[in-house]
Amino acid sequence: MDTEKQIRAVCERFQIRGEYRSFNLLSNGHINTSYQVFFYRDGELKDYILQKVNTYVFHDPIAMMENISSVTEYVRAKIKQKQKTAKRNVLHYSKTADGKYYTIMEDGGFWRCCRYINDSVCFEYTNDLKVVENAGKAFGEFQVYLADYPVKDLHIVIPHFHNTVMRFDTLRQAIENDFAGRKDSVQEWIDGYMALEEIATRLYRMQKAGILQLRVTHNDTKPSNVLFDKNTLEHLSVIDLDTVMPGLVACDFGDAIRVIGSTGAEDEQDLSKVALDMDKYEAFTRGFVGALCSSMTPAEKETLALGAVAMTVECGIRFLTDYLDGDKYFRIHYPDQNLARAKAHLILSRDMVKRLDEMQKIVEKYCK
Ligand code: GN1
Ligand code: MG
Repeated sequence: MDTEKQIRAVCERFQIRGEYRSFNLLSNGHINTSYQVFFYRDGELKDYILQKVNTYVFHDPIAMMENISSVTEYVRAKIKQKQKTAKRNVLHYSKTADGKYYTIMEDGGFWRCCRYINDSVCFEYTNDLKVVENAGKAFGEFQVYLADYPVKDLHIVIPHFHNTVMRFDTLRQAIENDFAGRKDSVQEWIDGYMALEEIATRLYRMQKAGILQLRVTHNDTKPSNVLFDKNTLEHLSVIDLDTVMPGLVACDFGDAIRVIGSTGAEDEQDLSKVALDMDKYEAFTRGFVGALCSSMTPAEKETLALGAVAMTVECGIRFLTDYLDGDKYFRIHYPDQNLARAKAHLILSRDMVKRLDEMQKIVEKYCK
């Protein structure tokens, strides 16, 4: 079936009213395939986001949708306690005729559909410090809304997702297997990451030792996962809730800094452009820590900057592992993109390690 036919068939399952008009393939995201779909109804165009879930990555997408629907309902109720409507501040998933938030098509494809939030934008990259700060607020507030959500009720969508110790073991396994025959060409980058293993796994080892508590975390806090009002640039809602699971506050903070705090792109090829941007780091910290400060334990506060190192190294070795495996996990748009991502992450990680004390002082400036 061609893509448009497939999309229209999926829309029918979600009972979208009105006249189908067109669709666009959205290019963001390394895992799922997303489309914006337009319908004409009541004299205007309405748009929806349809997503085909990557079941190579998400083995139990039904459990994932259970997490997403219960977390979005919970956040919606919280927001409604403080304002009239939560319409633009939390995602709204569509249901099928049999009341499910997903549909499985004849070819086994797993799809979901949510309403597009009117007049919203997201940014892959921004130099606007207000946007950066508001991204911090969005992820900080998300944790505040979910602070009393029963963490144990969440399904573990991807086991060991931020188990940095295991991520290093997986890298070692990929080096040994060398499926794509690329090991010898990347030895320098392997060595670079191995030298950071101790510092990058410190956070996970603290969790295992019971020093850090598990909360409901987002686990994919890149700035492009926040929607902003296109006129005011205030944050509206966090999106991409696939990996909402029990996790550490430092992982959410750190994963955001990995992307928003870099002076270069995630796969920056000019490595001289890659460093930690302290202005953006401070802006994000102000937003995130400002929203969360009073609900963090001392140990959580003390490990935020360390979380940035842990998440940058961890994501970097995941890219490197995938490169060694032959690019099976992350979508790539050119042949060596996973290697480019891994290189940029190593350079950024080293810069963070150098500035760790300075980074932590900025956390303390906004959260005494
Ligand atoms: C993946 O596809 P996307 O952009 O939502 C990945 C994240 C990584 C991110 C790196 C389920 O997220 O963990 O941090 O790429 N998601 C999964 O950009 O593995
Ligand atoms: Mg994601």
